[in-house]
Amino acid sequence: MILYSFPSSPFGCKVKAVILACGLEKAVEIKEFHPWLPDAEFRLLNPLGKIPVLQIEDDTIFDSPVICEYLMEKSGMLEKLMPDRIKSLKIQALVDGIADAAVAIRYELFFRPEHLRCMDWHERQQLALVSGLEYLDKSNLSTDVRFDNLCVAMLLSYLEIRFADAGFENTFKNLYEWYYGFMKKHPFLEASKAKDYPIPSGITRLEK
Ligand SMILES: N[C@@H](CCC(=O)N[C@@H](CS)C(=O)NCC(=O)O)C(=O)O
Repeated sequence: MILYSFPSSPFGCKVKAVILACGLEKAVEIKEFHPWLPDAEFRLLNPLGKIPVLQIEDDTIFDSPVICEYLMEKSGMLEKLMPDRIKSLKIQALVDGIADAAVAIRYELFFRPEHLRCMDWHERQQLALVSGLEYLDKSNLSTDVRFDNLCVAMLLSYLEIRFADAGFENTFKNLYEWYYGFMKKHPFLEASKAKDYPIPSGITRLEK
């Protein structure tokens, strides 16, 4: 199997954490690919042009929730990692929504020149991001290797690199205390954390 991802992608990190938790690291080759590079071939794998994508023998699988479920099922780890399926899926939905808002903010700031930015839109994304973190801060998360915990930990690893100045660790103290403890307890997950990686050249900015 081949996973197309990018080192800073929160969705890709979630899948990488699942690969590690399922012991599938030898079965999945990781190809780092930036989704904003013009590449018609990549759209054949995912018509949406988004990462992560998992290429299996006779098909491609997207998006990240479907890939995670496929990998957990394939490795026989689904029930162990999702002991309470609805709770896990709900936390994943929340985490993915926070990641969508965070990535939208990042794209707005990185890809668009200042005069084309929309502050109302930015504030709406910021509200989703902060409200989502507030919800997680009040959640009683366990420290077991479970799918919902992997989702939360990998989201926070993304925020650490892309929102380093936001001071979230001071605002959401319970959540970050949980995160540091969780990562300390399960150091094998360090490998799947988001990495600040140079954006390749050749990406078109949103200037029109
Ligand atoms: N719902 C998707 C979201 C994936 C996503 O938004 N990926 C971003 C990178 S972090 C991407 O590929 N963006 C390219 C684009 O928006 O065109 C998933 O869970 O896989």
